[in-house]
Amino acid sequence: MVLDNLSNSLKSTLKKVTSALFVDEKLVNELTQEIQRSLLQADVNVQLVFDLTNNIKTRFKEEKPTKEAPKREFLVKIVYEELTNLLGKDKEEIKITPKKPFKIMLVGLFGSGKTTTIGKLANYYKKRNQKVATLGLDVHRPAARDQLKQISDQVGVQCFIDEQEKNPLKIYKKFQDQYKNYDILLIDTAGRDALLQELIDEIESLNKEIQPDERLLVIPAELGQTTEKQATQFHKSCNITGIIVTKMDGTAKAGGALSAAAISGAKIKFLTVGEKPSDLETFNPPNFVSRLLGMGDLEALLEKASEAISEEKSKDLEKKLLEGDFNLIDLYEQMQAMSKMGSLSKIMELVPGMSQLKLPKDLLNVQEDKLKRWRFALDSFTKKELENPDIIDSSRLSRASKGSGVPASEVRDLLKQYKMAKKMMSTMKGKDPQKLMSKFKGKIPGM
Ligand SMILES: Nc1nc2c(ncn2[C@@H]2O[C@H](COP(=O)(O)OP(=O)(O)OP(=O)(O)O)[C@@H](O)[C@H]2O)c(=O)[nH]1
Ligand SMILES: [Mg+2]
Repeated sequence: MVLDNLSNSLKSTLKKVTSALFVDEKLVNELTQEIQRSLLQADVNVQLVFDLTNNIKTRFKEEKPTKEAPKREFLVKIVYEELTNLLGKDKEEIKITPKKPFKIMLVGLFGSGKTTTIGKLANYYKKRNQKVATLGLDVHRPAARDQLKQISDQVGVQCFIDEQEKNPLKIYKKFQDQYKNYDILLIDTAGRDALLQELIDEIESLNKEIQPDERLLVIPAELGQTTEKQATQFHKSCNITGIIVTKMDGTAKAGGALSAAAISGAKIKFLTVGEKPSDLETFNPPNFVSRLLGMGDLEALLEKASEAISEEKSKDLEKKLLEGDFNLIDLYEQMQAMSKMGSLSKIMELVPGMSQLKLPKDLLNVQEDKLKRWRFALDSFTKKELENPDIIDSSRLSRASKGSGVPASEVRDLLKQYKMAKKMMSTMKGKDPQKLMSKFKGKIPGM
C-alpha cells in the first residue's frame, strides 16, 4: 500500500484507543498529538493538520456517542471521517457514458507521467471490456509519439499518431472518422516547464475543438504541498475535471500531494503507484482511509475491547483505584478483562499513572506467565476472602494453593503485590506519578 509509514503510525495510534481503559479527553489529546506527528511526517500542510485535529477534539466534546457506536467506536469513527474529509470526502468516479468515443484528455507539466498514465488507463479500461484507442497530440517532444505507440502496443490498443504533423489540432482531425469505432479515446498532450500562457492557449484550443468529456491534470506526488498551487492554477485556467496523482510509490510527500490536491477544487480520480501498466488505482477517499487505518483489523480489535472492558466497570475501577479502595475481586476482574484483550502486558498501562512509570519490559513478561497462575489462585479463594483479603491467613492461603495447584510462595507473592498496589494507589492520590517512581523502586519486584 502507498503511504506505508503513515498507515503504520496511524494504525498503532488507533490501537491505543482500542486498548485504553478510559476513553476521555486525556486520551483524545494523546491521540490527536500522535495523529499530528504522523500527518506532518507525511508532508500534510500544518494548517490542514491543525484543523483536522481541532475538529476531532471539538466533535468528541460536542457530539454524543450513540448506543450503536459507544465512546470508543465513536472516537475511531470521528478520526476516520476527518481523515476522509482531508482527502476529499466523497468518491467521484469517472462515469464512462456510451457516447463513442468517451474522450479523456490528460494535461500537465513535463515529466509528470501523462504518457505512461495513458497506458495504465488503456489497460484499466480494456480490462473492463471497453474498446480503447489512444491519440498522440504531443508535438513538442520528438520521441513522444513513439513512446505512446510503444505503450499502446504493450497493452494492445489502437494508437493514432502522425510523426510529421506539427499542429495537434490537425492530427486530431486527421483520424476523426475512426474515433466512433471506440468506446474510449485517451488523448496524450504536450507538457511544458510551467503553466505559461502558451500552454494555457494550447489546452484551451484543444478543449474547444475536441471537447473532451474528462480533462485530467496529471501531477506527480513528489510535488507535495506545492500541488495545491499547480492544481488550483490548472483548475482555474484550463477547466480541468479531475486530477491523477502519479508516482505515489516513490515519495514521502504523498500525503502532502493528496491533501493539497483535495483542496484545489478538482477531485482526485486516480493514483499511479509504479511503472507497470497495472500500477493504477481509482481514488476513493473512504476506501483509501479504510485501508490506511486497517479498518478491518481495527473493527476486530474494537469488538474485543468492548467485550473486555465495559465503560461502567472502568469508571467503577477508576474510582476505587483513586480512593485506594480496591479489593482482590477488582484485581481479578481486571485480569479477566485483560486476558480477554489477549495482551496481559497491557495491565500496567491500564492502571492510571502506572503507564507513566515506564516499567521494564522484563518485568512485564514475567508478569504475563505469573498472572495466568494468579488467576487460578484467585479462583480458589472464596468471595468473602476476595472482598476482604485481610482475613486470608496462612491456613486459607495453603488451602487456595492446594486447590489451584499454584505454589504457596506464589500465592503469597500475589497477596503481597496486591497490598503493594493498594498502598501505592492510596499514596498516589492526586500526586505526580513520576515523582513517586523513586519511592517504589526496589519495593516492587523487578523495579
Ligand atoms: N515509479 C513510478 N514512476 C512513474 C510513475 N508514473 C510515471 N512514472 C515515470 O515518470 C517518467 C515520466 O513519465 P511520462 O509518462 O513520460 O511523463 P509525461 O508527463 O508524459 O512527460 P512529458 O511527455 O515529457 O511531458 C517515466 O520515466 C515514467 O516511467 C509511477 O506511478 N511510479
Ligand atoms: Mg509524455
